[in-house]
Amino acid sequence: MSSTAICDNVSTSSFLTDVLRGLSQTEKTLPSKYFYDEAGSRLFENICELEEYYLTRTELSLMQLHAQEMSDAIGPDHVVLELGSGSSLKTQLLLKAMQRPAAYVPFDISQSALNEAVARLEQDFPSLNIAPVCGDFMSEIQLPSKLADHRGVVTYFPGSTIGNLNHKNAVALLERIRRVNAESDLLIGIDLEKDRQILLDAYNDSEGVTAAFNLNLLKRINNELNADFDLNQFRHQAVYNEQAHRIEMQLVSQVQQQVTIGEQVIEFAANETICTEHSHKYTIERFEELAAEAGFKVANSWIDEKDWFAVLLLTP
Ligand code: AVJ
Repeated sequence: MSSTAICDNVSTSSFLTDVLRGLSQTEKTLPSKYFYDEAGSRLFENICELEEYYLTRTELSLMQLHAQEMSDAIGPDHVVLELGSGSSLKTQLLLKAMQRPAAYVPFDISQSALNEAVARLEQDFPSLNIAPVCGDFMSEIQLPSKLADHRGVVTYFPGSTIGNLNHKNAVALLERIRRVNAESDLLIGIDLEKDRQILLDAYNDSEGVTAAFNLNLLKRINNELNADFDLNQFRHQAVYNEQAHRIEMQLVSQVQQQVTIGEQVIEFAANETICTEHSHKYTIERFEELAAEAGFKVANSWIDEKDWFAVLLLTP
């Protein structure tokens, strides 16, 4: 088993359990959280630089234009807790704009991503108290004990990562964020519904980076769980599910085949799919309803001129 990919707070044996559970269903699935090993995190950074992947650059421009206003709405002396602190550009803009941030707590499932984020931020913010936490936000989220009772806390959750969760799990995650701290605000990035071709292009890029990102999940299963997926016999595909308002990423078995994972044999029919990721697209109204179910109100919103992406400030 690889030692650096997933941190100590995340049980490594649950990777095997989750993979076997997902592949034993009639509609095969794999949890998207396992995309982000070292190679996967690097591929995701490459995705963020693609012309077709408008999400990152649109959200970044919102931060460039409005971080000061966001900071003013949040207030001084806050602990900034960031969930899934992959890349740090947006974070840097927020931290620069924050008035006297009490601490920055990057929270990530990947130890390597966390180490890199900390190293980069230490350079640019030498006097900032950085207190990283390695963990899975699908379980209870806790601040380091020294910061647990701090008065102002803002959780920063950019990238529309919430879109990977179904409705029930998204509400449950927002509830966990609320439980971090009694006065915890949430600054969250969400991807908005738009022309389907723009969405499809963003997840079927012409350079094949998203395909490599998707297939890397099988490579990771091979490496860490003693499996024998033949990567040439699977292909990447992303479709838009209009009713469910989401992009669905799949790996398609090109032929009828058997794959062994540890002791288990999994059968694939020709053209059978594994669903590897849902990426929900929202309207402001639909997201507002979702947030309300978790007890959050929308206090502020920042949206680009094309209405492609929104950053919302939610308060209890
Ligand atoms: C990081 C989860 C927001 O759903 O757009 C990018 C991941 N998947 N391309 C997304 C992703 C395929 C991304 N999130």
